[in-house]
Amino acid sequence: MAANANLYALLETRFAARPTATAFEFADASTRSYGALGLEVARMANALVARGVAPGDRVMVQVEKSFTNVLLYLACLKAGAVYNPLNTAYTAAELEYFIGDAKPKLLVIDPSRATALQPIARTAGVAHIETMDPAGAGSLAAFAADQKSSHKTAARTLEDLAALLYTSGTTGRSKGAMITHQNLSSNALTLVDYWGFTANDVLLHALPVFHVHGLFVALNTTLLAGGKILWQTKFDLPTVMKTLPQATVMMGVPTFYTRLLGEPAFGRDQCQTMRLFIAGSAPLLAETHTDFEARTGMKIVERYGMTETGMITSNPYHKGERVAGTVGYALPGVSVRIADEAGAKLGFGEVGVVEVKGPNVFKGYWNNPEKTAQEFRKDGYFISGDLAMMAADGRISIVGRAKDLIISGGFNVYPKEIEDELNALPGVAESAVIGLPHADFGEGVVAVITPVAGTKLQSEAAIIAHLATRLAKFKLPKRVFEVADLPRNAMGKVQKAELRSTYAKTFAS
Ligand code: MLC
Ligand code: AMP
Repeated sequence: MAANANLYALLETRFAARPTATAFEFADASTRSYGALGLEVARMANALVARGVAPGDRVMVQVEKSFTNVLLYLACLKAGAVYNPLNTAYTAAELEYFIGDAKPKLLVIDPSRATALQPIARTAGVAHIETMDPAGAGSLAAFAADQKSSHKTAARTLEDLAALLYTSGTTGRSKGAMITHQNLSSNALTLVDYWGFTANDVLLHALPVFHVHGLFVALNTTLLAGGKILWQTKFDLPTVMKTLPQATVMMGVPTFYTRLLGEPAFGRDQCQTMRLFIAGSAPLLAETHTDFEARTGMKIVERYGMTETGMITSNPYHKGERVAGTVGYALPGVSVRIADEAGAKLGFGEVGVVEVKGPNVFKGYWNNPEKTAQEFRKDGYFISGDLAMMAADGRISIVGRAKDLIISGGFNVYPKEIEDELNALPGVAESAVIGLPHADFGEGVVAVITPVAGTKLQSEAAIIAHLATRLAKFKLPKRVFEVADLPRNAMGKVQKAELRSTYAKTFAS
């Protein structure tokens, strides 16, 4: 019989090898050993089963970052369920769509939202709603506490789903990326090896756990290696400064690094025990890389990835140069080519779209075979939508995006979604949403709108306030400019590049 391909089956063999080692350390200095972690995950898995969650069922989770939520993630793996986390910034309107699309068996939600979501959940056929507050307490934790601490890990194949992660798209609504046990385990095993993770590692964890970076890249690698996780509920600069001297590794979006550099007291003192700083999810400016090295003596390892693919490339850890402004080489086992619009491979130094194939690449979009077919080539390569070039030695530099996407502080914002909301406002004829250079977030969201002839538009503040009832806060335009007409080319297409140039200095400090 084939071995169980469940990622948790792999993790629990590692947990069993070091039961007394510390897996998590919290802000109040309390800890959880690997042995205790395994027992709590088993209780949570039994709670899921008792709530009728069967292998393959989705468990949708929109809660603040807590250790109980990590237990829930691991318990979903263990029980064979599909973990479906959502950004806590999503509004009720956004949630309604996700619930209807994923049709979860169980919805785990902050208590403040439970009542409002009940009718929506009932209509979508959700069997149970459980609560989890920012401290991790609530109906789910209480129910799990009464369960047995042994649970047989569900048998899963490589192709079975482990998680469903929504990513927005250029054409409108979000799509659920179906991520398998093989996707997660292959990527985690590769990264442990590539980045030299061991049981001696201590990871400072300040990222959210509803996206790939904080959830899979940070947690799976450290837990597989048997290291310790210094658990922080969010990126708070003073706390990070205080905790860094106990850590060996930190993973962050570029905003983490620019904020550290903005702190005059940050330098070599905080980095005595550090062996590795990793950046990703958005471009790390070459200037940030070099300033960081000048300040700390350490070169950040920039890597590149996506929800649909996990990690694709990384600058070297062991051997070779970490070059500012590049994302390094394809990870072992991952095939990357730079292709033209038809999918033909381009030569070294030519700019094209990154295409990816390997055990890390997701299974397709949930309930959306048409979209899945559009995003894959016939030979199995996934089309990333990122523009890049490859040097003769295989080193890759991301140079832009073929997709209309803004990345703000590591969160993706698709202009089309914001433009649709703006266009629905009374008096708005049309709109264009662009990303502009922003010192803190990398890119800041800005909207340019035109009024219907003869109409007076609402104030900028009123427009933003209205959008806030519909869209997650990180998607909101930080500025809204009114113009008579949007610039267009001969084909009638709005010239976003021209708008970006006109408003380039919007966030200049
Ligand atoms: C918060 N705000 C943002 C924002 N984050 N606005 C734009 N972009 C963002 N990223 C807004 C809030 O709504 C709030 O608005 C104000 O800023 C302050 O909120 P906050 O919660 O105090 O912000 P802060 O804690 O400073 O958060 C900033 C941040 C956070 C950079 C620490 O956004 C973050 O942790 N980002 C990480 C994102 C991430 O994990 N990405 C990985 C995706 S996976 P107001 O109006 O209330 O003041 C992926 C694949 C891969 O991309 O390769 O990894
Ligand atoms: P997401 O859909 O949230 O997983 O975001 C994935 C996108 O983030 C990629 O398609 C890239 O556009 C971007 N990205 C991730 N890492 C990097 C990086 N190191 N440099 C530039 N862009 C990146």
